[in-house]
Amino acid sequence: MKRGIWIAAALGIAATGLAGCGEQPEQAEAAPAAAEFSIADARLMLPAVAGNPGALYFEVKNDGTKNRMLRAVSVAGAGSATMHSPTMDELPQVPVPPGGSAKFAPEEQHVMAMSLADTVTAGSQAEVTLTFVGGDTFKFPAEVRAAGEER
Ligand SMILES: [Cu+2]
Repeated sequence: MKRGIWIAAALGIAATGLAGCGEQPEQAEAAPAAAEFSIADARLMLPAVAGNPGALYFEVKNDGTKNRMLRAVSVAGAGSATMHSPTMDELPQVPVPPGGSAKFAPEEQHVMAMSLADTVTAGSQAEVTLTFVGGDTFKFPAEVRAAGEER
């Protein structure tokens, strides 16, 4: 992935749980405010030793006008994911101010992805979901890289 390329996309509407077979969920949910985010440099570093956590790095920019507070990150194929400070303390929330961004990077705050499935392999993409305070979610793909590749 080229550095510094921002990928803009509209805010996804939070899915309201799993739709059961034959059940048609109501379509009339009001869309959330048209907040938008951009993502740059999203990559998931696989662990050198299988079973260890992977590390997710990206930068999320708030293109909207509302203050946003990131409260959870999830990674498809990971059992769980946690935002960490540079010293590995769990971060319950990370602010993303309007016009500003939050960066997750090596030796800085980062996301650890635990219990990665065998299906998460180098060269593939893993879908990342950001959840903000208030319930809005935003999804983007992260490039999966082998341990030892450029972080
Ligand atoms: Cu960590």
